Amino acid sequence: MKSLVYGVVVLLMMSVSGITWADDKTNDAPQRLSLALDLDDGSHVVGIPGIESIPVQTTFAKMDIPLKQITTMRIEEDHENASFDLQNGDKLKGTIKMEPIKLDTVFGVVKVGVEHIRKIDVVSGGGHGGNRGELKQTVPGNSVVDGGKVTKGQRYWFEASGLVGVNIGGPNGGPATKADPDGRTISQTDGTATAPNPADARFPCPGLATHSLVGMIGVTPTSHVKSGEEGTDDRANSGTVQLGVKGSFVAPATGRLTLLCNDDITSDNSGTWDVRISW
Ligand SMILES: [Ca+2]
Repeated sequence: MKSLVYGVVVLLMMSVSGITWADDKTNDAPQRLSLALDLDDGSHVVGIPGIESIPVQTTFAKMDIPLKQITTMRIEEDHENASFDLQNGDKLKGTIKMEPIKLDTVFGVVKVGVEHIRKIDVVSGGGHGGNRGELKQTVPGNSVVDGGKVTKGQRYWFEASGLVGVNIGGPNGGPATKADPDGRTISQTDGTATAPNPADARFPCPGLATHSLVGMIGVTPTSHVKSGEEGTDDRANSGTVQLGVKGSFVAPATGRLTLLCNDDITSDNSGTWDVRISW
């Protein structure tokens, strides 16, 4: 399988490197379909398909079955006939005439010929961070902003920059200390940098880095909700994630992601971080 994959990847780099996917700039990560392929040699490959339907000739009709209507497709040993389990419980058998399936996987774009496939499962979600979509947000040190909807189990990548003032009393009436998105604080008097500590219970996200960029799913901390605004409180679908300068996280819950500075007192904060989240 490896040699197949590598060969295909090299070929594809030459031939289809210009392929672009519809960029999704909405705040909500859409429900994407992934295909999980079981191959004859025992390999299991998951990726986002370049097709939307599968052409099938049954005894009674010729049709294109949309992937979103398929649960599982089993390919027989002749690699021409297949049986389909559909989302609505229907079952179909037919002859398939398919080009190799293009899949965008974690190790690149591959094409897999039907002759190698034993079974295909259609699964919803499953973006792998190949930049299907992104969200850019400016996060103020003294408030919260919406970071879009996240889906439990899906991985998201983040990058953030800038410095947020986390107190007052510094030179020229400015902050005494500024923090980067990792929570590393820099003295505005002598430039000394100090690593963050795990936050205690007074902070919005106990256990995560003090003064760092964090995400809260399902709940907006009341200390960060300005008067006249409404926070969210869905503790059944909640969780917290450590964000920072660069990295990734797997969403522990499905819901709105609220971005904020993990500070116990935010009324004396100033400045913003620039944040980019992609999936
Ligand atoms: Ca503060």
